[in-house]
Amino acid sequence: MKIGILGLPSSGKTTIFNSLTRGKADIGGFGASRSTNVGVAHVPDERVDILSKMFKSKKTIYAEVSYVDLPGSSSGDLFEGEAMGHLQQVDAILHVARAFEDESVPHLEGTVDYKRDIEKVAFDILFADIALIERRIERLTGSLKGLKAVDREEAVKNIEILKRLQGDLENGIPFRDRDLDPSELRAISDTFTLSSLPLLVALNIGEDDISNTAELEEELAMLLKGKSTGGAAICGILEAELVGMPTEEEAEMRAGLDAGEPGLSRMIKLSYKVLGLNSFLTVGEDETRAWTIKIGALAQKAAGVIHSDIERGFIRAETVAYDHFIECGSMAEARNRGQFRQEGRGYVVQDGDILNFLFSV
Ligand SMILES: Nc1nc2c(ncn2[C@@H]2O[C@H](COP(=O)(O)OP(=O)(O)OP(=O)(O)O)[C@@H](O)[C@H]2O)c(=O)[nH]1
Ligand SMILES: [Mg+2]
Repeated sequence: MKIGILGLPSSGKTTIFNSLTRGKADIGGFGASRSTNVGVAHVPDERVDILSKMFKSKKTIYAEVSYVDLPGSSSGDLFEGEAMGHLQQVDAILHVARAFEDESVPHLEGTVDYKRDIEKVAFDILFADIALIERRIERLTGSLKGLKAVDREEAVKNIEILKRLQGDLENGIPFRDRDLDPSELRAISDTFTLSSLPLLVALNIGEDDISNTAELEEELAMLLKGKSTGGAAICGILEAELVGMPTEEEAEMRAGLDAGEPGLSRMIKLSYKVLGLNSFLTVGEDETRAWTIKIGALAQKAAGVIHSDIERGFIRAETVAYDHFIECGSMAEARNRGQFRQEGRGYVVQDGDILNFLFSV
């Protein structure tokens, strides 16, 4: 699962990418950077930390989300050239909107106004889809003459549906906000649409604004009302500095800041959520680990995330919900209280289930 990072030139995309992924990609250049940076962020999960301690695990492994920092665009056209090709590979978009004031960093529009920029990007996404659908309508219309009667009827119907979808986009409704019916889905099945991707916003705030994080995030939430959206305020420059430090120093600095959970962690968790992902957990002396599944995944499918053999030879799953396990304090007590259950292949795995699979191959 991959999230594409985009935004106006010098909004801090690469700085935020580096913070999220603990990376070291080059920053600066006002959209001149032509490289694409790819990295992985660990999804912070207190449950994993706690279980790892309880089981004295040698290894602690978190779930992951990948981020792709798209090359800058000095014109501010976010979907020009290669960008579209990259975006077709992602599962969600993260828009980095600049809220920091810094005269030494130029802004495409001359002034810093994140509300304007967020609306502009939301509009550009809709507009890109309107143009895509327009081209599809034109192509279909052009092909009508050469079609047999039955196929023509079908094509005419599709054109009508596409025009209706286009109308909704023009009224400001992105695809992510709509449930498409089967005929609509069919009509756009071979068209990649940007507005169907979940949209996250990272507000890149200056150091002076860290104390206003809660207020800024409230304002951000007002702008991001639709389905599959969300935002967090992050001070990119500070976060990038912190993740570049040795672990102990970083922890010390964070404790000194006393700013609660960093926007960075919240952003990664939010990314996981809008992608429709859940974690199940495995525990033991060797490792405690969070594994990623789609919400609604069945036990046998979940087993396949660990190894295809376990999926193939699946017998049953032993499971206890994380919260119940913590209440009980041990597996033995969870068994005593009937919280430790046996489940079959059709069990819908829940977020935070501690699982052990029995299998034979
Ligand atoms: N003052 C301040 N400067 C920042 C902050 N975040 C980024 N910058 C600066 O803004 C400039 C651009 O940062 P980048 O992370 O390269 O921005 P970008 O969006 O990746 O830029 P392009 O890829 O060139 O479009 C750099 O000089 C950063 O140091 C911030 O929170 N505060
Ligand atoms: Mg960059």
